[in-house]
Amino acid sequence: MSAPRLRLASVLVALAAAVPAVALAQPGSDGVHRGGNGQDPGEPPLVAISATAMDPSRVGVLAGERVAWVNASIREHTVTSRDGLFDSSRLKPGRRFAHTFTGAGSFAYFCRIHPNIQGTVDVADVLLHAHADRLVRGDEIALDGRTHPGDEAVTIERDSGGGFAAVATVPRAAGGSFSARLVADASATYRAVAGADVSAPVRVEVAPARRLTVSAERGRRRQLVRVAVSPPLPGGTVHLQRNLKERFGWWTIRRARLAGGRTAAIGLPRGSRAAVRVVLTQPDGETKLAVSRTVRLPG
Ligand SMILES: [Cu+2]
Repeated sequence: MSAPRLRLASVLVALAAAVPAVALAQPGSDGVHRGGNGQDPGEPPLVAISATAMDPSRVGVLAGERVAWVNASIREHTVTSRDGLFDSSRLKPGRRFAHTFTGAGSFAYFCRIHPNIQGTVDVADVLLHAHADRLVRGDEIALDGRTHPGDEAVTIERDSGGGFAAVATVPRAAGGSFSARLVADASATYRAVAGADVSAPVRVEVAPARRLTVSAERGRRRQLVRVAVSPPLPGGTVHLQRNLKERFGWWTIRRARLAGGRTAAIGLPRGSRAAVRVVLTQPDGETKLAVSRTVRLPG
């Protein structure tokens, strides 16, 4: 391993040590799309069987680990392998069933009583999960994974079109978990390599910039400026600005927090046909991310 690679690795390790507690404590609660198998690879999963679905319907475990199911509905269900590997028989409400998966592969199962209730267990020797699968250039890519315990470091590889190449080397914690923080610069596929074992690929899409779409419409009493942001920015703020000649530029006249990180609707009194624009900022309300085109209010 070359010296520059070692330096990069130690920076990443320092970053990883600083952030993962936050990232792991709030899986998916930030409103961002979840990547990989949609599950934190921190511990073996528990699947809840609801009245209509397996939740989550797809889980990943390491070879040799157990998956448990609990009947969380008021109907009876079964957990039945499509390959004849396991069958829970009828589970009464509140009852559990567990199965240990020994070999790698993708294992489909269903409920014999309600065959449309189904799920999949992905079994691998390395699990890799991206906390978001849609980012914007400059965002942090948070990759977390788990593999069998061991001393060897885990290599994170990336393919942005020309084949996989190593981008980071991170240590394996005592339980086999690992984590890497990278900077998003382009869409790419990531995988983790631990000794002879390789994770399934995880795709992370990176947009060059956030797009702001603005339209204005006239209601009976007010006029409404609608804003849409893509990809979403949880906690983001939009500032509606008007060009005020007497104040030599654009001034914020209204501000709003994005609903779900995606949209905002800002009401204004009828009458004005002013030119307005929208500025998107980080949740701090200061850091500017994008400026919309100018829109004429309908009056
Ligand atoms: Cu069922």
